[in-house]
Amino acid sequence: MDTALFGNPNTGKTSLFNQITGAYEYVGNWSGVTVDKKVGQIKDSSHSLIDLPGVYSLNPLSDDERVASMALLNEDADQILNIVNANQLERSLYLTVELLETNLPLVIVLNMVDLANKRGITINVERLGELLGVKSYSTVARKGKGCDEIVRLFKDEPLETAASFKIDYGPEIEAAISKVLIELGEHDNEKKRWVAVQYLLNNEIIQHTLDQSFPSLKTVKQEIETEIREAKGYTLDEEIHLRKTAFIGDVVAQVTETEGKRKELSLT
Ligand code: GDP
Ligand code: MG
Ligand code: K
Repeated sequence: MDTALFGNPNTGKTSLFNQITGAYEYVGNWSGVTVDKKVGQIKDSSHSLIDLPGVYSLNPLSDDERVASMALLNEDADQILNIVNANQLERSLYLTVELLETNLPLVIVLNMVDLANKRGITINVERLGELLGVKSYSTVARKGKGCDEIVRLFKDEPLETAASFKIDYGPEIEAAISKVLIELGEHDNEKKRWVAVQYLLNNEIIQHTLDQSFPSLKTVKQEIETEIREAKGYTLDEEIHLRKTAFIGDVVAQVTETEGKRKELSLT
């Protein structure tokens, strides 16, 4: 089993990687780009952990993001360890929901909880997991706190598959996704929704791959874009982005408790 470690830059990816992998690891390069590829073996298990470059989304603008997207497309990993920054929860979860759309087994590691706590922010990690349909754990990777529990997760073979995750993008976008799915037919059935959403978001890696195998897709997308622009006055990717951030905002509000707010409330 290969697990890919995904997360924003500076969230403690390297710290977590070092805490949960053993002595053996190798470093190479991702094909075609000068981005390091580091692979380690998770302690006491036969699972490999692939350290991916830190990214904020899967829509590639840089070599780092290209590597992250390609890794998913090429099925370099069967499952995902997603490190989330408790101190920047809202921003971190953007990548999380994109990863969840692949429907690969995924576990959330909420890191930097010490920094969040210092700012008076408490995050309900169980509730976060419930809302996203995955297991969720908190760590302070710099100190190794909570890391043994992450190692233990890999003891019993594969991670649990996430309960099918779905953001409702609203009738227009959902219709657009359906149209793309019809064009794709039986292609890549498990990750199809992720592929369709990323295609509509102009993810260049996905577009490049799909346009070669499905030449009619481009025309379908242009038609959808024109329809949506004329009917709604916004672009496809803007609307998808807005729906994602609204979903995330709702999740963050449900799992976050701020000390300041608690004080404010008790005053009134
Ligand atoms: P990466 O860029 O995602 O690989 O993150 P690093 O592992 O290099 O960590 C970035 C910085 O954050 C380093 O100075 C770490 O020591 C620190 N760090 C990592 N995890 C934690 C944590 O849970 N709490 C705190 N306070 N610092 C952390
Ligand atoms: Mg690093
Ligand atoms: K190591």
